[in-house]
Amino acid sequence: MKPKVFITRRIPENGISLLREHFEVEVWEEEHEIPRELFLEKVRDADALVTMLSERVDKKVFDSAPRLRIVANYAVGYDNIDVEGATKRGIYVTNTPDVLTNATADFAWALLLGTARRLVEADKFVRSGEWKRKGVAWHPLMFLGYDVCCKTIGIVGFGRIGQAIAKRAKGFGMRILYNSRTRKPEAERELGAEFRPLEELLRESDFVVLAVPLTEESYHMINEERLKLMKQSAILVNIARGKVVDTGALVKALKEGWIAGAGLDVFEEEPYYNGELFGLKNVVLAPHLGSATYGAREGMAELVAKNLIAFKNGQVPPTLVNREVVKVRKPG
Ligand code: 8YV
Repeated sequence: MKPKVFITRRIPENGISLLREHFEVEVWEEEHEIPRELFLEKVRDADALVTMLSERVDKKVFDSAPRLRIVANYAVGYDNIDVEGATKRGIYVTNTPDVLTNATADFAWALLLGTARRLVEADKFVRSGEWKRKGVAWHPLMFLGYDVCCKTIGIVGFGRIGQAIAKRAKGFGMRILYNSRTRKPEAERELGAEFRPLEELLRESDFVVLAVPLTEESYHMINEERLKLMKQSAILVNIARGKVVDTGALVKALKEGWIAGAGLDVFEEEPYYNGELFGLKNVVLAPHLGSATYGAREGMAELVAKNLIAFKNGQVPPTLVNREVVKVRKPG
């Protein structure tokens, strides 16, 4: 009998069909998230799980899933999973790095450029008929935005995605500053990126892009005090996790002009609905789309499948997050 995998959302077919060769696959097909109680029920007989950021994988899930051996997160971030708890129980946790790096870095740039050049405001202006109603065909001071080329970008979190954002910044002739827990000498050499303590990076940058994982350290890393350090002409871009930024402080900063604008793909609470950011013109908002390209999503589906299949075949999954688990229990 094949082991059972439960998948909490529809993922691209390439991943599902690979999995079907080795597992009995059940997919939650609905558009909306699986209700928590039902999720707890579905995991009862699951040997493997494919989850996303929409599901909290915690003690309660582990307690409900006595057969569970591996959780493959369909995301590079895994702050939705109690990894320590999983390790203790000998449950493997995997993620999907690399395959989404370029897509996410591109999207950071889409937000950066879109916010700097007021693209969404401009689109609304045309589409709403306002352009015609105003009776002004063109005006030299219409929708002025901020220069991007040759300015300073400060990247907070300089892992794969942070560095991919920096590579693109090179093409824009920018000075690149970065902050991360450890220095990255190779990236400094290759990209000409300069390390800065966070406070200095915030003071010097025209664009601050957040690409850090959510941890206890990075929770509300961008708070009122730090927003006050930024230039009044600066733009903040967040493609990391909403909780890295104190939203209340950000709203204040945007309303009171401490900074010029923000491009946000992530929010403290998702879905973000009818919050104060809705009333602000100097923000561009997206519903967590960083890795939402055909290519990245298929790559993620394939990697999820490869992790589960490797595990089933007694091999260490290629993108295992909790390496210590191997000591607790052998794969397979
Ligand atoms: C995912 C993400 O698309 O990979 C991550 O960490 O935030 C996104 O790429 C999304 O979270 C789905 O799980």
